[in-house]
Amino acid sequence: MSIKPLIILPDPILRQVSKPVERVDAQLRKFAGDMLDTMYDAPGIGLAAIQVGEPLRMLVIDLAKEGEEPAPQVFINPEVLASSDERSVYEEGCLSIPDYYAEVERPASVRVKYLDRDGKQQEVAAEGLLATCLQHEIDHLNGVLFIDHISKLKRDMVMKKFKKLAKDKPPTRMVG
Ligand code: GNR
Ligand code: NI
Repeated sequence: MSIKPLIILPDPILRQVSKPVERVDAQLRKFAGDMLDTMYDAPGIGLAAIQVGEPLRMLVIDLAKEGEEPAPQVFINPEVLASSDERSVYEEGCLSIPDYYAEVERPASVRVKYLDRDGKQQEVAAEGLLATCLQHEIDHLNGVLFIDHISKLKRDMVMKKFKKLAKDKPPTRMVG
């Protein structure tokens, strides 16, 4: 069990395009466990590997509500096969953009192909919060953030705020 520090806006690491996972082995499963620990600690309902600084195409999600049994899910090398024309709007947040929330419109349902934690090919037809969360996380694998889907005026406001915060309080991984 290990909780990893989160990468926060405006760190350019968040804009990296992540690379496919080549091998689903014990080491990768351990990393997936660390991602889940980090997500539960935050707490959040999803986490992409790049948010802990690993440019790998994998993400974890747990949509279980408080008091329910945990339902951790690991998606490796996910690909959106199809998106609905129907859209839905959710208020989104991001662990890499703390305390900022905005409504985002996305396809209401998506079909996603991925490898599970055993390296087995899977497909899921997702709707509702799972569809939104999968799209939010898959965006991260491509260096895209939910603020890229809101108005430029709002995005510029958020960027300005987080640039100022970073200047006042540099990230701990900076030395000196
Ligand atoms: O914890 C999270 N909540 C959330 C709410 C609505 C839409 C997407 C999300 S994902 C977010 C965690 C996160 O930043 N994942 O990348
Ligand atoms: Ni996010």
